Amino acid sequence: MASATSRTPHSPPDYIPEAAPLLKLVVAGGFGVGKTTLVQAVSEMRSLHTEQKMTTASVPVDSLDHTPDKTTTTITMDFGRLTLDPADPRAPVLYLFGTPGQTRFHNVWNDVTYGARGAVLLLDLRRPQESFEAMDLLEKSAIPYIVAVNDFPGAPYVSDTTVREGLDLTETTPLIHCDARDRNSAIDTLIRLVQHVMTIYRQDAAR
Ligand SMILES: Nc1nc2c(ncn2[C@@H]2O[C@H](COP(=O)(O)OP(=O)(O)O)[C@@H](O)[C@H]2O)c(=O)[nH]1
Ligand SMILES: [Mg+2]
Repeated sequence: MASATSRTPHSPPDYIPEAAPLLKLVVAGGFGVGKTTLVQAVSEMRSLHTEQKMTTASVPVDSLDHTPDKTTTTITMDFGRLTLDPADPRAPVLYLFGTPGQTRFHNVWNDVTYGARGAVLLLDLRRPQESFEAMDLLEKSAIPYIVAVNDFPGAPYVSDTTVREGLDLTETTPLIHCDARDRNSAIDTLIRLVQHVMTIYRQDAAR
């Protein structure tokens, strides 16, 4: 799968080989949990973000208590692309779609997640409840997902066992930690997701 050399930023192949499987993946989670940051960190092309300046109208709805520097919000989605191993023509090319975090934008959820093979559910342990709704939507859409705790400074220590119990995760749902700002950490997160998606695919194919 991905090699260390594939982590050099901005070294995608000039073209996408026909043999490469294209995988649509979703980065989901609540408001301010790091979705846009993760897509930006990994994308080998300049990622697209439909960010809007937040206005005072959003103040009662979008809490900025934990992300005081945040001045924009994703109204529809983020988009980025990552070739897992540019040297291997059969390595998957990931198309990453960040979902809008706020409940009021969930009418675009179906469009953004349509055809997705897997998802990363980002979690901020300072306010895990922000990601509950995205988790429900992933369950309803039957999209395989992993949970990635985005370790923000100041987040309380919570053991993985407690997180699993709190989210009522099945034993087979991977739970990992990441730093959405760090390219290597974000790539590791996506590799773990691709492994999970492939495991499920093989299990389904064997049935
Ligand atoms: N310290 C820290 N800040 C982060 C991390 N991930 C995101 N942020 C910051 O948290 C804020 C919200 O992130 P953003 O990606 O816009 O969240 P989104 O609403 O889920 O797209 C931004 O100011 C980011 O710079 C992280 O892992 N650590
Ligand atoms: Mg965003």
